[in-house]
Amino acid sequence: MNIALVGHPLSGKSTLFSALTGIAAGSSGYSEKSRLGTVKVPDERLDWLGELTKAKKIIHAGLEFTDLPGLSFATAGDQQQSLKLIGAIRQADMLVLVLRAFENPAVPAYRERIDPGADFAELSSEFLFCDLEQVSKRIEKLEVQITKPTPQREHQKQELALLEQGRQSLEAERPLSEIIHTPEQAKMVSSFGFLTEKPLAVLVNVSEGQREAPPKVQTPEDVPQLALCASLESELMQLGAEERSEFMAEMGVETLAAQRLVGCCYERLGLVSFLTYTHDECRAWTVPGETPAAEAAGKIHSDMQRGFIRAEVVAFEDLKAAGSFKQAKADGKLRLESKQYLVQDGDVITFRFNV
Ligand SMILES: Nc1nc2c(ncn2[C@@H]2O[C@H](COP(=O)(O)OP(=O)(O)OP(=O)(O)O)[C@@H](O)[C@H]2O)c(=O)[nH]1
Ligand SMILES: [Mg+2]
Repeated sequence: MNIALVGHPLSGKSTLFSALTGIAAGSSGYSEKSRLGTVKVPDERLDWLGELTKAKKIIHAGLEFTDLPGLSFATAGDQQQSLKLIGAIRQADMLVLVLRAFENPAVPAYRERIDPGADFAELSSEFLFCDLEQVSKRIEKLEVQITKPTPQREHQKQELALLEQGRQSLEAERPLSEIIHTPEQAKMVSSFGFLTEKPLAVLVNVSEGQREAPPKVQTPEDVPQLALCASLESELMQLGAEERSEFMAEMGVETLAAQRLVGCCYERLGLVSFLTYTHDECRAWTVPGETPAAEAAGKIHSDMQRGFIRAEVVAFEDLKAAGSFKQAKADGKLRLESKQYLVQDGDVITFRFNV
């Protein structure tokens, strides 16, 4: 899973990236390089399990974020640069749109406005436009291809029908996500990386003083929205644990940005975590919801998937209530599950396998 931080120039993407990953922002200002970083997924359950099993090591799950240069459509030159960037954005599984609301006279404002709503509208319409162009090109190609009697012809006809529906949707300024309903349809278009098919979240980057009453951006219902002050959060990230909690209390920050954003992405992407333990380490793993146990095992090692025998599962809450694995077993809470079992969030799993 890769989540891209996308927005206009100087909206605070790199500052947010530092706040999430702890990787220093480097020099501020227009940056041309993308950066990749992993954000630790906070999980109190893992800490509890670590204590119970006296694990030497605790390894959190990670979510990968990409910090991208700003997208500008203000001049023809900028637009060309931005279109190149779109290619990189198409690779992401989810987009977090970073919109500037903070006032800072030292930082030039995109199009000389500080208006997160207008920025959201501009990005959305550019995304629609980029997808429309790509869909139209593909339709043109398919129209020629289906005139030839090839073995792929049936499939091409289906794709054409779907993309024609897509084009209508885009022309009506509706995202492609609205016409993609089945896994087959999703598969048909997955190689294009359409922007308007991707899950979105909006992050309004506010000034310290705006945190109490952050401006709200008009977004579609399925787009979650967070407001935070990226510069404050990145300062917090630089501190040691003790100093950080003192400063957080002082500044009235209850939950760190990383935790809020990771939670929001988990929910939007439908991800769940399962936990594993050995006498050495406790570890959390991320999988999409509805992942069968054998596939989840494959996330740890391909041998585990290949030689899968069974999964020994206890739900974290049951384990916690029982207080020990032994008691959980006595309570009948330890289950033996097969390959097809769908892993639930918070499952504590030991995979049995044989290769
Ligand atoms: N006051 C204030 N300044 C901020 C905030 N977030 C970012 N800045 C400042 O805005 C400037 C730009 O921030 P960056 O994080 O580099 O912005 P960016 O979106 O990565 O910029 P590009 O990569 O060039 O598009 C920096 O000088 C930051 O210190 C904020 O929440 N409040
Ligand atoms: Mg940047």
